[in-house]
Amino acid sequence: MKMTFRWFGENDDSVTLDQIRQIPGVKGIVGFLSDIQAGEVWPLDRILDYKKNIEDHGLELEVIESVNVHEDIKLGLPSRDRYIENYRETIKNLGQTGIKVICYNFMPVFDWLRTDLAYKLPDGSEVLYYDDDKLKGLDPIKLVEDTEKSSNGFSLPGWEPERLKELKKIFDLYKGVNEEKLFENYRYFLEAIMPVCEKYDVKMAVHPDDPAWNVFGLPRIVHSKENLDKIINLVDSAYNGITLCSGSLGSSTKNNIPELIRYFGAKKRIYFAHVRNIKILSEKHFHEVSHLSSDGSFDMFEIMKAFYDVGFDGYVRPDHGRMIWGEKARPGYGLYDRALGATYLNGLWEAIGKMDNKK
Ligand SMILES: [Mn+2]
Repeated sequence: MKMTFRWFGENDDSVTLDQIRQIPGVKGIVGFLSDIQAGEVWPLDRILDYKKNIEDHGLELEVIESVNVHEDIKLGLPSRDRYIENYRETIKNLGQTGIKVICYNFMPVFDWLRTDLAYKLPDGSEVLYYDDDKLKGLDPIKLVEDTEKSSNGFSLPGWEPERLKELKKIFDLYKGVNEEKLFENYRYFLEAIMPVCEKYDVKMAVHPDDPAWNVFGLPRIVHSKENLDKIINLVDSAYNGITLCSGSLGSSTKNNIPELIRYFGAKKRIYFAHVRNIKILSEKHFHEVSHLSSDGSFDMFEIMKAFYDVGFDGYVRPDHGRMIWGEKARPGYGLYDRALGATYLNGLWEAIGKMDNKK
């Protein structure tokens, strides 16, 4: 595996490349041009500048998270063809600069959702928190406003204000889209982009829905073994795969994470891994924690062992961290706890490898 770290660029991140470079074992950046809206082309010169800056700091750039999919593509509107063409152009530009994996999602309207971005744990650290009962009582527009207000002044990935201000209109449009239709629109998108991915050697790795169930009555399809299997077969290509995010998939007690890793890993369709722990309080009610097994509900050793056993050689990154040591950063994306997470995952990996070699 190759350890990476998500970074939002010089103007949109509290963490610097110099800091990331000093985290043991981190080789690469998972990058993003945060000012480019979904549906627009990522210009070649912008990607090259962004990549050069990262390489000048001794790091690699081979993974992008995310190239967001325009809502019209998910909705299957006639205007989708224009946005798909732009997406194809972006894949081509990224491929030409040496990008190997694009992480993206196919979640209607919302990317990830939480009901509290700074829930205080007994040790004083702050984490993201989700309570489905609370969400049910919320107006989605109010949730967007509250989420933006508590983001410490940073844009939140997947929560672009330009898109969300049209929320009401988009909700109306989704009334005609059920899960079956969403799969159909997904297939249309994949069929259009896969030839470009194959030509420019860029793998698409879909990020699961977070949390792993439907929200606000919107259809969501990327949150179970069965559906992930269906997705990788919509177009059966070695460029159509998944981002195995343990925290997102694991929010549903129906998903057994090591089993999913073994299943999709054996098919060689996991290109990118987000590895983190969460604490499940009850059904559809959880909060985030440190990466350590004993702090949450997952056995992180079994998760890393599953990756090891399937010969996973893709990219991995620590996922959301707690806010600790007084850090002020984008919720989930501070330096300290993610660095601890990377170090812990590297430790598990080293131990598993050495145990295996002694057999
Ligand atoms: Mn994730």
